[in-house]
Amino acid sequence: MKLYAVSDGPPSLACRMALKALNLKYQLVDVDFCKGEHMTAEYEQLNPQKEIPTLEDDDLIMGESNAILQYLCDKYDVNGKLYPKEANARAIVNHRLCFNLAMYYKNISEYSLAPMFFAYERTALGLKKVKMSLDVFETYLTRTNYSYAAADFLTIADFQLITATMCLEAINFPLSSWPKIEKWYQSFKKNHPELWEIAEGGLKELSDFEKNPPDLSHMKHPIHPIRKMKK
Ligand SMILES: N[C@@H](CCC(=O)N[C@@H](CS)C(=O)NCC(=O)O)C(=O)O
Repeated sequence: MKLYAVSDGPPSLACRMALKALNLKYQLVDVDFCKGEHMTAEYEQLNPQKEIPTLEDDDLIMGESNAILQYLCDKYDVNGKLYPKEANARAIVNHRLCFNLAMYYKNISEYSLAPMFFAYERTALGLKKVKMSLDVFETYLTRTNYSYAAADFLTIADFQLITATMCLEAINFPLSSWPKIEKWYQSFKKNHPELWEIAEGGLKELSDFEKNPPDLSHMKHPIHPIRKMKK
């Protein structure tokens, strides 16, 4: 099994957490986003969306980290440790994965990551969307009173939501107004150091990029506007 992953990409880090938690052997293939390695014709063969990560397991080759997490568990997590088999419990995990993809990570990454790498601004509207997303997640944690994102145990939903939240730490965005999220995030770090270690590598890289934005002017066929570097 191979995972094509970018070392600071939240969806890639979430997949690596699942592979680690399931104790699966795999080859980690580093895809350098800043060099545009995901934009090549070779990579496009693997993932026509030209996004990272991509999983290759025998004949199965696919992107979309939620689908990767669900597949890994369906195939290798026979007891449903990280992805419960019972319909209602599974529905909550699926819901949180969708919430992350469509709202939480979407809004957080647009605000925190996109301006780090490309010629995008951090706007008042972007900030409003981040705060709205945090409010929603805080509400879910409050209403369920679960100790984890989707259950009273660790699930694949935590991997996505933790790595998304990590982007806010990378830009020193305080979580103090969202105490349930703050507690859940800090508890994950404390209780799962071997998994947090994976996210921490990405956090360090992103924190460095926040201080010293990368020069991507050499990137071939970028889909985003490239920032002009100050001389
Ligand atoms: N929905 C995809 C999104 C993955 C994603 O956003 N990957 C980023 C890197 S962290 C990417 O490849 N972006 C391509 C680009 O912006 O050109 C997933 O969950 O796998």
